[in-house]
Amino acid sequence: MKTSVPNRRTSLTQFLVEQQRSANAIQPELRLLIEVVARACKAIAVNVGKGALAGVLGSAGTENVQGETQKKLDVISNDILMEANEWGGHLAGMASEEMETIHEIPNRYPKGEYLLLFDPLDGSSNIDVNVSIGTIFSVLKAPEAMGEVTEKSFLLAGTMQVAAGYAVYGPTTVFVLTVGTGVHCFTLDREMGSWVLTQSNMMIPEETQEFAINMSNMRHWEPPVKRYIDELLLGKTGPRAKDFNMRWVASMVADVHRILTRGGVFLYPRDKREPDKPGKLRLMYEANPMSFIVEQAGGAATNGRQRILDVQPSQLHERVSVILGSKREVELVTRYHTETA
Ligand code: P6P
Repeated sequence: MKTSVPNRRTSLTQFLVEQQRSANAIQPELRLLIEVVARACKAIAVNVGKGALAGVLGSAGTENVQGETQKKLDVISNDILMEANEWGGHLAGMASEEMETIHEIPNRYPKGEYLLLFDPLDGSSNIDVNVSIGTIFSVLKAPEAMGEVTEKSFLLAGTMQVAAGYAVYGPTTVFVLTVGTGVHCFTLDREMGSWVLTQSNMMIPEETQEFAINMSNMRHWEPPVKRYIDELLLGKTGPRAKDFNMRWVASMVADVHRILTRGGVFLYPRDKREPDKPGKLRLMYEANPMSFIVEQAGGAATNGRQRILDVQPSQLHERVSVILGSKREVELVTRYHTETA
């Protein structure tokens, strides 16, 4: 019998139950973890949405481990994710861009087998100017027979992720997720307060005419990046024989979501401003989750020289060069790097 519910919609909960039951893609505790993170993203969305009305804009007057000034919403978002996740019994530990050391689960709570890493509010420079920002998260399984959780427990390559996702707090609020069975997008029904599946198996076109990079850094780039961007700028008159368009939101979540939606290539390469740093973006809770998502959507992600997911981390907050998106473009930029090498 047909249900009377108009345009039957799939909730995040139903999707996850189906992933657990039919696809056998996830365990019950991972399902719980994802639901808790998704619920925390709803709470962050509410705080982001209040903005000046709740006095949550502007600086918190503190610095994070990266030496960056923390915004009030950075701290609020980090606290929301920490408080939501520490009591459920699904985690062995947490790590955040906003915290220098890992967060161990307090002894008063049971511990689980998963490690959660996150950038609680990515794109903070856009908070006060009302441009889309978001949350990025990555889930690893804690190493077997690990004993006490230490920073070393988290230093696993991106290929070891069991789930990754992000939320974008924009004109609509979306939650994009992969558990290794494709990439799926949920839109927040703000009246019901529920995540509704709005796109399954998102795929990134292999070809594109759109690139994303902060052009103001051009004089600092390495030759392969300069060569690649110069060719795009020549458009029809150059070796690419077609014109390209440029976008740069300065919120990775927004740029990556656009690429997932209509293709494109995103670059944040290492440059000469800080030659001792391999890039600006962080491997464990920005590049790895986004690379897992991009690859699951048929795209590619490298640091110019190797697949990002293969990078073996040596520090929790280490940085990495990021080139990700439409496969053909990522392959070309990477080839230019290997040719130069
Ligand atoms: P820039 C935001 O601070 C972020 O970490 C990413 O979300 C974004 O892609 C990048 O930095 C923007 O950096 O140097 O253009 O401000």
